Amino acid sequence: MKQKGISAMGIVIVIIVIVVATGAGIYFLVLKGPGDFGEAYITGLVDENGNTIVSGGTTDQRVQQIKGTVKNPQPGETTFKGKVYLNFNGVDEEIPAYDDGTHDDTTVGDGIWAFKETRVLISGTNTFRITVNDEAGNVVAQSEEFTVTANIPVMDIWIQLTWNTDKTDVDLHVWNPNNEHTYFGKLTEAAGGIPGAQLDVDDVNGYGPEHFTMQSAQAGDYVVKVRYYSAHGVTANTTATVRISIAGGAYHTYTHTLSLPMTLQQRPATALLMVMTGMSRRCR
Ligand SMILES: [Ca+2]
Ligand SMILES: [Ca+2]
Repeated sequence: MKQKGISAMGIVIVIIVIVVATGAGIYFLVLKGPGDFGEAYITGLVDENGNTIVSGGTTDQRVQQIKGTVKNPQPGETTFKGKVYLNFNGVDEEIPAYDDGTHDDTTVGDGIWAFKETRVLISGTNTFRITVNDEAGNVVAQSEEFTVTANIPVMDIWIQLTWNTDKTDVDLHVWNPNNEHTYFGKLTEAAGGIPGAQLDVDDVNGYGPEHFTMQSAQAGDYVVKVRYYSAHGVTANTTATVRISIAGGAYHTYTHTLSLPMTLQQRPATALLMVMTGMSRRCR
C-alpha cells in the first residue's frame, strides 16, 4: 500500500450524508445501445477463487474481475486511439486497455487490447457492456450485454467511487454514526475501520473503482467524502463520481470536479455536495 503521512490526511472535497433507510425497490437503468458489433468482447467474470462465469451465469461471490478485449480503432498504432467504456449496471465508466502483455493481454503489440477490471456486484441481476469510441467520439464497437445473477445478500450500504483520469489517486472515506472511519488506512473492521464494513481496494493510479460495502448497517447518518490524494503529474481536472445504493435500492449518483490544487490542501474541505435523508435529498 502507498505511504500516506498524517500531515496529508483529511483533505476532502465532497461530502455526502446519507441516512440508512430500507424498503426501496431495486431497479436498473440499462442503456440501450446498438449492441454486438465491431471488436469488443467480454470474455467472462473471474471471482476471487478463480472461478470463471459466462454471460447468463450465477455466482455467490461479490468481488469479480471482468475481462475481455477490444481492438484499437486505428490499427497499427501503439497507443489506443479512442476510449473504452465499461457500462456496469447502467452507468458508463471509462476504463484503460492494454496491448503490452499486462492485464491478461496475450500478445504485445498485436492491436488486440485487453482490459481487466474489478467490480463489486450487487444482489440480483448485474449487467455489463463494453463500448469503444474513436477519437472523434463515434461508437465503433460494442459488445453484447453480459449478465450475471449474484446470489448474495443485499447490502445496506453500497458505495462506488470512480474518476476519469489515468494515473491519479482519489480516495473514498466513510464515517458511521459513531464517527468510526473506513478509508485506505483502515480498509476493514480488523484494520480499525467501521465494524461490519469494508473498502475493497485503494486504487492509486487511475479511474478506480473503490467500493465500500456494509451488509448490516445501524441506522443514522453516514458521511461519505472524496479526497483528491495525488495527481501524479496529471494537471487536468478530475471528475469523481460516487454512486450509492441503500438497501439494494436505486442508485444515487454524485459528481464533483477535483482540481490539481486540491491535492495540496492540508485541511479538510467543508463543501457539502449532497445530504440524503431517507429518500428525500437536497443539494448544497
Ligand atoms: Ca495484445
Ligand atoms: Ca485511492
